Amino acid sequence: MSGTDERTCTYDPLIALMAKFENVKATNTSADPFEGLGPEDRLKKHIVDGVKKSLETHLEDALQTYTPLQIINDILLDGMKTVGELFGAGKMQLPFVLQSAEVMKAAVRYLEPMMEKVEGSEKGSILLATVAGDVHDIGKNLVDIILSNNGYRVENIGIKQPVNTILDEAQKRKCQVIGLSGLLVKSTLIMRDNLLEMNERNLSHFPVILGGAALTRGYVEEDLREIYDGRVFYAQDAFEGLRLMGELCGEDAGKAATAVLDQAPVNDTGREFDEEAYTETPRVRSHRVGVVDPELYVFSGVRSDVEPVQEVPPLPFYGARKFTKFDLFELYKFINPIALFRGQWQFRRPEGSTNAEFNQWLADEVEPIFQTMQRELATVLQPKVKWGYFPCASDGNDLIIFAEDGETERERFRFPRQRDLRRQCLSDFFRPIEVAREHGPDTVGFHIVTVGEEVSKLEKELFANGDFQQYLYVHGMGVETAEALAEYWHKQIRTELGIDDQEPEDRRLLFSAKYHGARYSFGYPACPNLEDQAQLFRLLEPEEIGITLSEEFMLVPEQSTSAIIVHHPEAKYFNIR
Ligand code: B1M
Repeated sequence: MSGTDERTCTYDPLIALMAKFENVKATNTSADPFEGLGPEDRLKKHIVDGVKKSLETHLEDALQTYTPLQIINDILLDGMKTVGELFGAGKMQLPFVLQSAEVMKAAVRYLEPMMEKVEGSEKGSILLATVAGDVHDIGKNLVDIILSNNGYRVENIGIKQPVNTILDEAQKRKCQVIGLSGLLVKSTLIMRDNLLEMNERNLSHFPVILGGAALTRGYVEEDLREIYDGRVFYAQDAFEGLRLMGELCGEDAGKAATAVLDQAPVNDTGREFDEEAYTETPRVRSHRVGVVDPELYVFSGVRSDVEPVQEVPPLPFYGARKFTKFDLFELYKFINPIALFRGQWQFRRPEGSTNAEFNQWLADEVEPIFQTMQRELATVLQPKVKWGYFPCASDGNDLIIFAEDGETERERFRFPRQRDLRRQCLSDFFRPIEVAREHGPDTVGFHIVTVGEEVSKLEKELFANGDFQQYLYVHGMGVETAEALAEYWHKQIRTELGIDDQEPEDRRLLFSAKYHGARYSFGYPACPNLEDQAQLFRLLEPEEIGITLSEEFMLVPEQSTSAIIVHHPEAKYFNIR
């Protein structure tokens, strides 16, 4: 590759990587990459390579021969189809797909004023919403980007949408399909209720696509299909959503109907919840996951074999404090690059390349993006922490938090207990109440961290402006800086508690919790009740640093996370089943 200017406009690191693996010489991009191509191929190249430079000139050239609608439907969408195929074949990474979508959007924006609204020019239409009580936006928005830039009309009505609004809007906006998104365990139940409501209101002619982390294919395509009078599908990602839309609205419209009959449910591996956590419903075995049997909260007298520690770390101080003066660049060092590059930005190892080659490519091509983002977000990310220490004792499955006198009950948490294995329960890591009465209480820590509201505002702007690649990058940085802050502050807490005897030399080991004690976030398996956030709020009063709790026990701003900090050396993550 030559010429840095060229590189910023037309260089696609992935294509370079693929070229390397396929033993093909990279082309000389210092020449005009569009030279010798006809108007159709030029536009397709803009889309596939994600290049905006000269787009308008090339659109004008094409307008000499084609109508704006022909350009969109026959040329640009064909380019997007190639993008989808490259992605599907593992030959294109998500950030570059988004770059192509940006070009598509820019082209459509340019052509739109020249077009009469032609009824039926869209490939199909979908009402997209995140369900009531759920604030997760990015997954749904990625689906929006992929569908709308592949010719579908997407009516994205946002997060926390009650079923009435969803159904009213779907009818009012004349959508063919309803797409529901949600990441919370509770959202899987809300989706179920929404489907029942659709039956009730005779609206089951709407096919429904469901997506989000807490769902499994089994739950959607067995359990929910059983209860919904219409057709319902699971989409693991935006591209499965695109394929389904093709089958539901396009030439393949018949396929989705038969798919209902044909598709054997497959296990959704890689999801964080355990399919074994089944609950029985009267009609069908439920594949719903992550919902803890209420029975497991009741202390049955059989405790785990976890022995409380003899010497309890003294309280560093009683109650809650705040800290806001962070060196952001110090915090960035606690970002888990794997979670950011592979998880949030979704860079995948191309088939045929080794891990070592891929890591080298990440270091060469993605690390610089990371460095740039760190600088660009230096004033946007605003880390703040509230944390505190309290005397406590366990009482069966309960954890009692005392007032400063170490005796008066202030709060009481109740945690579920494993049905089998070690029969662990989070409370077992703390001194039982009888021992506490005789020898004094145990110590527990809590923290809540945020990177503030500004990053969410910036994300909204980027999405609205069609800067899709930046949107993904900024969102990923927000998420992983919040996580890094939690990791960083947990380390601080270990120091204050004097349990920093097992700090790993290699910071990367922090990400696999290789240290003394553990932090458990409410909503995760050992303490699954999101409602417990209300108690944590009473203890820490994080409103002081601008964090509030929504009615649905979600933290606002979005990029915030909380945890209970356990000092016991045996405290590790465990699942409840
Ligand atoms: Co948290 N979090 N988190 N979190 N977080 C989840 C959602 C959780 C499932 C993790 C777990 O338990 N294993 C869990 C919820 C479980 C529950 O309900 N009890 C959870 C929890 C508990 C929490 C906190 C409450 C923890 C705490 O602090 N006590 C807290 C709450 C935050 C808040 O209230 N504001 C919290 C905090 C955080 C971070 C800030 C650290 C961070 C960012 C959160 C954010 O973005 N708002 C975070 C993260 C990163 C996650 C996980 C690990 C990843 C989410 C993500 O970014 N996904 C998540 C677990 C997981 O998903 N595996 C988890 C990437 C995103 C692009 O994917 O939205 O799934 P997704 O969309 C995909 C597909 O699902 C599909 O296509 C999309 C694109 O390919 N799809 C559709 C989605 N919708 C579709 C609709 C369609 C089709 C396809 O229709 C057509």
